[in-house]
Amino acid sequence: MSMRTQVGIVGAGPAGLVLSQLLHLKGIESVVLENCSRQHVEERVRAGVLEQNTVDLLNEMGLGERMKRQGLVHHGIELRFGGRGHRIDFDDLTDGRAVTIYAQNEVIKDLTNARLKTGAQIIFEVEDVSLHDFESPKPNIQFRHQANSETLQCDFIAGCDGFHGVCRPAIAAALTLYERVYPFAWLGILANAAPSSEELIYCHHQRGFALHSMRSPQITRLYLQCDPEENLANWPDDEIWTELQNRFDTADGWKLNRGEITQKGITGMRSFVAEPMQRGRLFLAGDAAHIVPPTGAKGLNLAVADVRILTAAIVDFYRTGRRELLDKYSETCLRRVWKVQRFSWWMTSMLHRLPGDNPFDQRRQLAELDYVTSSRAASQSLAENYVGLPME
Ligand code: RFL
Ligand code: PHB
Repeated sequence: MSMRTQVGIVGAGPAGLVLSQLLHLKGIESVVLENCSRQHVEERVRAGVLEQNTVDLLNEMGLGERMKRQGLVHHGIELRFGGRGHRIDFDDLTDGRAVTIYAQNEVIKDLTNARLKTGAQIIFEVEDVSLHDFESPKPNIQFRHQANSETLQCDFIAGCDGFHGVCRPAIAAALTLYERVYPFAWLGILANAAPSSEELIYCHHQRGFALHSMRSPQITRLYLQCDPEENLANWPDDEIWTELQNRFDTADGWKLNRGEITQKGITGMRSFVAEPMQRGRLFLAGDAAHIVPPTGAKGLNLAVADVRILTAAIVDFYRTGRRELLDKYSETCLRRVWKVQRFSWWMTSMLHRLPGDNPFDQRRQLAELDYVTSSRAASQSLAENYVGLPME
């Protein structure tokens, strides 16, 4: 069986779905191929922080209705170290920009509903996806669906299939890879407990980093720095709560609200960039091309930034026949990607307990945190990166 569309998109994560919807708003057709089920994609617990650019875009796309009702707008974050909290005030430091706490899987539900409402094709549970002829003007994607072999003919392929997808490996020989794997991970939990603070808390502690985040006024999301090889079985619920409380302790007796833990997971940490993010008519976007450690809350936002750039380039091609923006896609994206890599690496290395427990590193981290929270210039640098650098 053979089908045709203008843009064949592999992956129904934030990158693939935002791209598909943006193209649709410009009158360009796409088909999205996803190897998981719709339910799995909509329930996967992941990111939580949307930067101002992402929120503005979702609103402009007409997708902001539920986000406006259920999202939590945050005008600052707390950095906690030495047993004391220090607030970074985004309102003051970024001229009123903010972030919104709205779970990635909720964004995915809103996008999927919007796409399907327009009659768009998102084909879930595809298997054996392979890319062909993308160095010619007539690329195609082959896959199996419900035991049928299918071919999707298209003008362009967007590789939005995340870090473990098939699109980046399809051009592996042409790529230069930059990578740093960190010697620590995050143990994350979701709990039926009211957040213990109105804002996110990034906590530096001798025992390791901890993060207090949330999903709603009833649900807390918490993370603990742990060993990448850590076995979840070694972490009964009580021990997680005790360890979190120890790390978040303050001199004035701050108490963490507890509740039933409904989800637990361990996430490895890496910085990764594949360059260039394109080959012929194949364009990589989001985690397929780059990974940031989650400390800066940037992965989803960077995926969205990529597909905005890709949409502008594809729209320009169909309107004018020119390839300039397409040819510059990778270069344009990478300018932002590397700034976000720098920020995410910096937040990570400032806040985590580093291997070897070198006392020099600990004192240096505390001095850096002291500087960041006491110098307006340094706080402003953190704030403008956290709420999101302006789109070029
Ligand atoms: P995704 O979301 O991984 O989507 C890729 C999709 O492609 C599908 N796929 C395939 N489909 C067809 N054929 C194949 N062969 C395929 N292989 C894979 C997958 O099933 C999937 O549906 O990539 P995308 O769209 O680039 O989006 C990236 C973001 O999901 C990611 O960067 C963020 O989740 C990272 N992240 C965070 N980002 C933020 O901006 N703010 C945060 O607060 C934040 N917190 C986080 C995070 C990631 C975390 N984990 C679990 C890695 C917190 C955590 C714990
Ligand atoms: C989250 O709420 O999942 C979250 C928040 C901030 C981060 C990473 C993850 O930096």
